[in-house]
Amino acid sequence: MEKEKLPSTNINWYPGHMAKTKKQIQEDIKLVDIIVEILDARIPKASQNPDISKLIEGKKHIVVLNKSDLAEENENKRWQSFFNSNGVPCIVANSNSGIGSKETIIKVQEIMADDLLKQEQKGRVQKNIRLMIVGIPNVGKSSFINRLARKNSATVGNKPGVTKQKQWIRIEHNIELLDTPGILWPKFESQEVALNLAFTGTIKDEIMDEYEIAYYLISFLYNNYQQRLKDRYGLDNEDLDKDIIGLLELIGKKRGAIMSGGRIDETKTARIILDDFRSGRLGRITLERVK
Ligand SMILES: Nc1nc2c(ncn2[C@@H]2O[C@H](COP(=O)(O)OP(=O)(O)O)[C@@H](O)[C@H]2O)c(=O)[nH]1
Ligand SMILES: [Mg+2]
Repeated sequence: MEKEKLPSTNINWYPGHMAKTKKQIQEDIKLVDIIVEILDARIPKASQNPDISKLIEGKKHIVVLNKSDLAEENENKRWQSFFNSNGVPCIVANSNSGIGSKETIIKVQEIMADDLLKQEQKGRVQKNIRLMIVGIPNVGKSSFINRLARKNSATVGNKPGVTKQKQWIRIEHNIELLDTPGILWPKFESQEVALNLAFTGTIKDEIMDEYEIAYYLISFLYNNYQQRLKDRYGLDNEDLDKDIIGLLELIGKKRGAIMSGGRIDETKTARIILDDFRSGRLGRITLERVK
């Protein structure tokens, strides 16, 4: 049985401060040679900024599939090949463990090698490679910056007392990293994209009702990861005959999310499910596949 298709919810969300942020990013991009765009490996499409290619025109560009520990390993590999074969070098990363930061530095050196060689041949003193991290909220930009900076966190070019000045962190003998990431805005081109952003927590739960998000997540899991659903919540085959609301009620009951009077606590049930998904307790789940 295929559970019901998603009705169309309207998500109207555009952070008011984005215009200012966009200007700032455009200024910062001028200062760097290479842009490292962080994506969420579970949603490589939905977590990519819609205007990225225009924003970074003329700059070198790498994509990092972060939170790879939360997405399926095979799918991570497929996405990596997808980006690579489209001419965008792609690194698979996990900023909790540090996987991918060294590979990123090596890739940056590799990509910039020609430019550096040309400078040398022109008899110029080699300048530092400057890079910045960009990405939509919650993809792990700050975590990734911390990983890159861990080895050598000496900031460069900062005069004491001058707060306005850009802070650069030397992460290699010839690579400097801008210490603050560029925060990009997500796209809401379809219901599916918006829901994927909601599942992963990019759209804050206050903006879309948690129970509604959990409803769609259970629906997705029912259609794509049935066994995980059964394992996590101790469901049997008969339980799966229920509709989505029925499944939510059952999960709520099993987890003790019940209000006085015996009705299930919808918000509590939703939070349990969303938390299980976001923390990886439902297993590694890739929401978007390479077509
Ligand atoms: N499982 C997992 N969690 C991560 C990873 N990178 C970041 N996080 C978590 O994701 C959340 C958002 O990370 P943060 O660096 O603040 O994202 P930012 O908003 O893009 O700067 C935090 O709770 C991080 O601990 C990762 O690779 N794997
Ligand atoms: Mg951050």
